[in-house]
Amino acid sequence: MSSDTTARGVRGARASNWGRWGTEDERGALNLLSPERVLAALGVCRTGVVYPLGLPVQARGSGPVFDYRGSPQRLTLMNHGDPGSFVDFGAAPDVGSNEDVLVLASHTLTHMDALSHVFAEGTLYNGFPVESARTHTGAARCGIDKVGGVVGRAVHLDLPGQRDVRWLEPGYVISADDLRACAEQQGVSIGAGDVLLVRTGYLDYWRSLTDPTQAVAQPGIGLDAVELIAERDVAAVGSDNSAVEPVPFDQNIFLGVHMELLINLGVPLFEHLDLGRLAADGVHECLFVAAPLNVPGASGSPVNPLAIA
Ligand code: UVW
Repeated sequence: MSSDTTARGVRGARASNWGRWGTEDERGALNLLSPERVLAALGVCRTGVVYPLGLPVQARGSGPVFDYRGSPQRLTLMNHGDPGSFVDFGAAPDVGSNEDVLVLASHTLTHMDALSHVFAEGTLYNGFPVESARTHTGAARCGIDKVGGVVGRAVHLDLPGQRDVRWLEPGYVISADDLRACAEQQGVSIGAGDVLLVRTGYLDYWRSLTDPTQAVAQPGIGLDAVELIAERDVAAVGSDNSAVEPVPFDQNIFLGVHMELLINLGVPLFEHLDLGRLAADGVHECLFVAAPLNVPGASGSPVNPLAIA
């Protein structure tokens, strides 16, 4: 961590990376993913099995969607119902194409939160003013376009697997000790520059309900887990729940873990990761590869990360 770990940040930051990679830095803890670390991460692959972690992008049935974001839509733009669409381009009338329009909120289903996603006390990560994000142009600072790619060693902590339950109780606050105990039992250690994947089982719980709109409370990592994440110098955090953190929020601080990770530490988040297959196969260490859409100024992006065991 930075030697100056507490002086800057919002809400009395538990730890801070402001200034650590320079006053103009917009990538935060992703700076930890150096070429050397990426090469080292390639070495953790053992089986070559590829696990896509993204949920299906569809209107219903994939995972929880907040009302204000609306359901994602795949709308047909062109198909065989438009014969001869390309005759002006010299195509035979029986040759055409199937094409779609995708309509979805940037923070729906499986997605990545950019460091510009959450603000408090008038600032984003590294002290960039909240006014740097405008309605029309988006985030001039810390947008998802600043991410590039995320490639690193992932540590996957399967908490329900460790406890031999299908999911953690809705609302359960995962502590640093919980993470340590799970890592020990699953034979992995969380190291500098790792992508930390925390499985809570929430998606399985959501799928088990006849009325998933009732699945409001969610398990997730609490504020003291943030201290472990800072201490171990984690590059990014992902989980299978909606917000990485629990709902209701730990200590009733609205988006408290978001504020600590995104604003103070510059650690980006991956949400609604489908970690079930990794858990079923007992994969606790793997290569993690993700790239958000390169949308200048966006606060987040749908992703379909890959875990390679
Ligand atoms: C909020 O929690 C507001 O957004 P996200 O789920 O994208 O982190």
